[in-house]
Amino acid sequence: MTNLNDVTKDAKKLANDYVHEVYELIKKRNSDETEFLQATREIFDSLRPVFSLHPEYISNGILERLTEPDRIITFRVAWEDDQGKVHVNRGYRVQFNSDLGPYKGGIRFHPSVNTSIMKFLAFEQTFKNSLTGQPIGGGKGGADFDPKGKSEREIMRFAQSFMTELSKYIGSDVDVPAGDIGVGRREIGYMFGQYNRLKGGYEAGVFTGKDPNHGGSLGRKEATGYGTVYFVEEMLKEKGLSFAGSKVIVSGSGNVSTYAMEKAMQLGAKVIACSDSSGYIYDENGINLKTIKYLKEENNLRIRDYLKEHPEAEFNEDCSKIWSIPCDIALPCATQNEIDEKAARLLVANSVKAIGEGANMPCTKEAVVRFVENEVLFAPAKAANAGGVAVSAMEMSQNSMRLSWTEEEVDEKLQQIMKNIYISCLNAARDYGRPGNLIIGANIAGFLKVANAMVAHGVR
Ligand code: NDP
Ligand code: 2IT
Repeated sequence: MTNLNDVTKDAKKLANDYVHEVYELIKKRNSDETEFLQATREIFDSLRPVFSLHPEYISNGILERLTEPDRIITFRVAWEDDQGKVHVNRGYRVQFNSDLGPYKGGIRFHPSVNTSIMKFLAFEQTFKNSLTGQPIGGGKGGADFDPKGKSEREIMRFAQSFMTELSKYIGSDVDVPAGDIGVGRREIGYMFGQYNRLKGGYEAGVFTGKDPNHGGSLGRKEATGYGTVYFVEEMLKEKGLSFAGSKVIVSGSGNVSTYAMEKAMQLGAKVIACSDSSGYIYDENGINLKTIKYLKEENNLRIRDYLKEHPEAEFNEDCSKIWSIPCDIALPCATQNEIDEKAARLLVANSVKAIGEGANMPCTKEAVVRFVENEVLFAPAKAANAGGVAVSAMEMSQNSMRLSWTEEEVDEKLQQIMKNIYISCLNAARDYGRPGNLIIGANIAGFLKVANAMVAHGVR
């Protein structure tokens, strides 16, 4: 590689013009896709130095190609509720990029699901999957279906109807879905069952996040949350800090959040607050995780019910106020854009030391700027929450080999992958003139692998 210092003014100008032109193009083409534009903007801002050193990415039109998904599939999902009333939702699968492997990414069931959210998630997934070092491309899917208040049978019928259409487009070497918001083991079971029924066989590797009693990997459920904490611990270590003895806030109380709390506690942190979409709880004695699992994982109850067991805790129905509680480490693990500039200011004013993004794009652009300006350690989502998909790829390997690794084996591999991702981000940030900036490092390291594969595979 030529040195960044050797880059001529002309090469810099060419790179800047290229990034600007492509961004204007995608802004015009996707003008109403706020989240997608937010995600692409962040990547574009990071990549300027890459294009000034690698004009071959410009001549190969990498950025134009990488911001237009291979395909977007949308479809009707019709289903009957328990009263026999027919409902229609919209299903999606965005197959973004398959230069590194089959499309891979979760399925989200949430009323907010739309094309912009699906595209931002699939775009981010492409970079995240590249960072894991495993052979997986990027995709995402879902439906604007609200699982809240639905019976078990309604969820089953919805999941089966969704899969009846999606089954035409996926396969263990084509596209491998997993869970995301509103989709856990139960929903995956129904979709996996329906896929196999339609295909008349048993294709273990077509879905990940399956129950370990029937084809899933041990450690997948815990992987995203644990991985986020492993990544943040690496970042803290560099500054002589640690989870041990720290006060931590984790938003959400779903899959990612629960296991981020568990690992943070195992490393000696005190988790003092968590939330769901109807409010947050604050327990200054430290959250009791057994109660959280009982409420959310086992019984689908609301977080405010925590107070029935722990009356000394406080409940506040404004979820966003969770960030006004002073803490050392904040782990947003619920959803996109949950930390805005106002929340970031509060966290900074209360001397937060580190942010770890367990959710996908949980911090707005303005919030990220605030953290970086104030030298708050920042672990960006595509690196920090890659542990989930990394163990998904391990599940694919185990399914192919028709054998199962122990929980310890999976956890050891997960820890190694999170360390490797951390090092790749640090190295890329250093090589491209922004030492210590993990946001830029993650974007560049994730990009380079995909871009090189795209050059190798020719213009398509
Ligand atoms: P879950 O559905 O298991 O949990 C989501 C949690 O966030 C719930 O507590 C939910 O509350 C809360 N929540 C959802 N939407 C909102 C909202 N608009 N405002 C406030 N709270 C909200 O999802 P996951 O834990 O799987 O996913 C959480 C995040 O992590 C998402 O951004 C997802 O994309 C990302 N992620 C997930 C991975 C995985 O392996 N599952 C991997 C990598 C990233 P309630 O109970 O009220 O619905
Ligand atoms: O955002 C994500 O990385 C996920 N929802 C998990 C994807 C996967 O295929 O395990």
